Amino acid sequence: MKQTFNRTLVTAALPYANGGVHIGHLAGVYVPADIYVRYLRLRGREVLFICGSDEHGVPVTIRARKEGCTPQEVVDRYNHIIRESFEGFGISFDFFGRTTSPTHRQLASDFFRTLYDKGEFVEKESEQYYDEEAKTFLADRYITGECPHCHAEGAYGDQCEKCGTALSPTELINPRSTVSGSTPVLRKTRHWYLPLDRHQQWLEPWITQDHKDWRSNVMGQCKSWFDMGLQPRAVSRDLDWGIPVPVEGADGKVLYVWFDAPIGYISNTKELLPDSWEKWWKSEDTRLVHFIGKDNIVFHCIVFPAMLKAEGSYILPDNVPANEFLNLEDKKISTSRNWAVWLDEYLKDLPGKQDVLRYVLTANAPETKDNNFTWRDFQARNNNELVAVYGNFVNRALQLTKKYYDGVVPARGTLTDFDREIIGEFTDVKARVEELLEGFRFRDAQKEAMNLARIGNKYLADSEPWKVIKTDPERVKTILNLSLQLVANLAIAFEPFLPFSSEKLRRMLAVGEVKWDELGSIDLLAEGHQLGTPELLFEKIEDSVVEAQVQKLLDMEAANAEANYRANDIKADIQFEDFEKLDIRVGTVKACERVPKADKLLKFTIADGLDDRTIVSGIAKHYAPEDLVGRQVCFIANLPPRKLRGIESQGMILSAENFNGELSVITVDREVKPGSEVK
Ligand code: B3M
Ligand code: ZN
Repeated sequence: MKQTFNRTLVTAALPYANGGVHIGHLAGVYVPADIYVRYLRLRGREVLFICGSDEHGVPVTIRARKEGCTPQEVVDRYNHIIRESFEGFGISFDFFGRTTSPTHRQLASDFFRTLYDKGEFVEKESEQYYDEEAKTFLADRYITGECPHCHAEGAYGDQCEKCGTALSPTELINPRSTVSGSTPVLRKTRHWYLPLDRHQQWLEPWITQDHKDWRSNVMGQCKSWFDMGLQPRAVSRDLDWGIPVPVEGADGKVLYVWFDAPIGYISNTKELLPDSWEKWWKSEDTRLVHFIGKDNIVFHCIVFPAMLKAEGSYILPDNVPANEFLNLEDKKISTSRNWAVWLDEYLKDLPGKQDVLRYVLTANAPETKDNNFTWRDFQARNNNELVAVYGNFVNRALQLTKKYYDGVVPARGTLTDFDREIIGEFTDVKARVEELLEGFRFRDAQKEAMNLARIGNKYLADSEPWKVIKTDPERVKTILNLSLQLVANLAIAFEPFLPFSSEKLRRMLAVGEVKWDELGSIDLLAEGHQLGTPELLFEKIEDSVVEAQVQKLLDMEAANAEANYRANDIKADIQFEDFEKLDIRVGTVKACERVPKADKLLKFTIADGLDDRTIVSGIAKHYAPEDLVGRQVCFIANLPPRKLRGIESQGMILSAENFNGELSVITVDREVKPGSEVK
């Protein structure tokens, strides 16, 4: 039986308050959620849009430690920045709260206690790393060491960023605590687990049979979790930042951030509507929809529903439209490398252009697969679509009306077959956009809206009012009346997508609020209605603007690499004897040439005091071979020989690596005899 819903509760993932928000967040979650909500409101549906910042968890404590301040100071600052960024882009939350609010702490704590009292948790003891110097258990992210797979230094307890392998802290070779620098020890600790294995029985059919309409990327992830078999998940942590576990004898333990964060959707609703929040969470006729990014799928489709079901009085999500990821200039967006377009910076650098970004992010929305944002594409979509199609049509219709009729909507005469054809085309658009929006296909929906503007341009181009005015002025009245009706339709169709431009357009048309149901009508503007002053709806973006943005990205990345060089990254201590094992010598370069078909490699012939030695080195991008001939370099003389591109390399030439990856060979200050030892 199909359920009937009377209201829709839309949530957007709660961003961590340990940093700002960037275009990846906007594209993945907030723009699509906002489009959906604006559309529902425009249709006059009862809807609530809830968000807030996620202020607990390890990421916040890491940021605090880095900045030398308290976690509370971190979340206060970022809650503010995030809120302003979203406001700047017109993300129309009904409420944007925080998970450090008293309402939230109470609700999350009670939620835990209810599950605890109902026997919905299992308690287990496990061994976890403990820092004896700092007297604290260590979250996975606080432990670094050598990756057991690629042997890179500095891998984290949960993941090696070099090779991407997911790790558990005990797999690290030579683990070290980043809190004190000491070697952590394993200690027993007790935690509460949500036994997801017990929930699989109902979760699996609930998703795979009752929610066949969920996006295939979402369904795919859920199925693979089911196939692996759900496992109990710990819902508490040994940490001093979070909501205390409300159970006797749980000192020093807090709720796991992923336990309290989704409850934030509920507590934020309660904060906004203290008296009527339950209607949104506990009545079967409320439709709950979670907008999230793909890395949050398991928590929203499996963990949170299991929590809600275990509690017993809440509704479950009806859909979880998760997006894939957005790349930036062909590279993964990365906060740690500072490879991102930050929303607060965009608002400062490109004021008044919020809708351009909204448009481009929706046009490239990573709905079914990862997608890419480039500044060139941003410019092209602005210039070729927003300016040349939408803006151009609006401008022509308004300017002609101003010129011929002083900006007064002219009367419509008899319609021609061509007029009727055009009207038919744009009335169809309404049904198509609706169907796409209801199905969370925002990218295609926006394309259909843009299609309305294309129809308008075609209508003007084919009916040529600027020529007809000389022969048949009456006919021009009809053409412009219809064109203006189309313009008014555009203001409605684009309202969910480009709210700033729709508002501007409504001002130029001198019309107030609009309704979605009026879309497709040719009687939106009455004959004799005085229009406002026409302005350009969009402006062309010059090359220099996007070039500056690309340069800014490169500069930020380089500056960040430099800042990240900290004493922290020095490798673990060694003994003097370890150093003595290295045989480093000085040699004179007798010959140097490129290695065919290997663009990074140079082949050296080096006088090492005894003989000639061949060494292959990966510095071809940084030196022309001829520049190195005659120079003295340092090399490790006692490494086992290695074959590179079929050439046996007998050692390793030392060079220094700059933050930006540039290599510079190590040479000697005064000429020495080849074979001299470096010590
Ligand atoms: N803060 C993770 C993230 O920002 C997390 C989402 C919580 S939603 C309840 O990706
Ligand atoms: Zn690795």
